[in-house]
Amino acid sequence: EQPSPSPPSTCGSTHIPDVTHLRPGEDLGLRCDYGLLFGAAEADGLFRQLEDEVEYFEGELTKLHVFGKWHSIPRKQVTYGDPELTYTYSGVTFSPKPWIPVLNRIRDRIALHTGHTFNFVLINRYKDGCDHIGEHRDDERELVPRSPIASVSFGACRDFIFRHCDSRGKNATRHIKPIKLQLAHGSLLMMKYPTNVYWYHSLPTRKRVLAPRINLTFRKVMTLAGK
Ligand SMILES: O=C(O)CCC(=O)C(=O)O
Repeated sequence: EQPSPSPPSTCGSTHIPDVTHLRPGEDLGLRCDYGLLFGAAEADGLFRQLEDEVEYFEGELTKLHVFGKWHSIPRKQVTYGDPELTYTYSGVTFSPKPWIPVLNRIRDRIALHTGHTFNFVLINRYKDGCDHIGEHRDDERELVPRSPIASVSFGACRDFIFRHCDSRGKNATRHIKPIKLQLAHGSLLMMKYPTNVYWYHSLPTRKRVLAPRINLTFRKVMTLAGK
């Protein structure tokens, strides 16, 4: 069977190539690699372990600040990482919980596979297709300049959409087609510089998805010394 030449777009496909380099024809600053990091059996085990061992934020940390109002986030969230680091997202500053073995195992596998090390992870849990994340870019000020973000997914396959900053909403200045991926169980999406400068990303609602999904974005956050 020949590897698919186009970006992987079906979780149901029998063949997902090891790595797909996502590069639209014109250079629009999208630099991403996508592929499976874990086989199905290992991914199943990791998913179960994450379900048992990850403790999500509660209370105030489950709200976010958008256009002057506080809203409950439409998913569960938590951060783990090296002590002393903080990360601000939509008006909320998160302090990470200390690393646990299952997260270190995933982090080590990414390092082995990509050569990149990470000191922080943001975990999002979507209980079903009603849970989602709106269009955003990841806050560059807190990330080590030009560092990549490694996004690992487990559980239900979900659509993930990149939209170029010049083609958003009523004030769009260009017509650039959004790029839609389906992030499969056990997959890794490496988002490399300058993707996060030019492209917003989102995980829209998908009412027909009934199963949960866990996404982990491993990041290199600046230490106090670097800020
Ligand atoms: O769940 C996902 O795939 C996206 C998560 C995300 O957008 C983020 O962590 O910034």
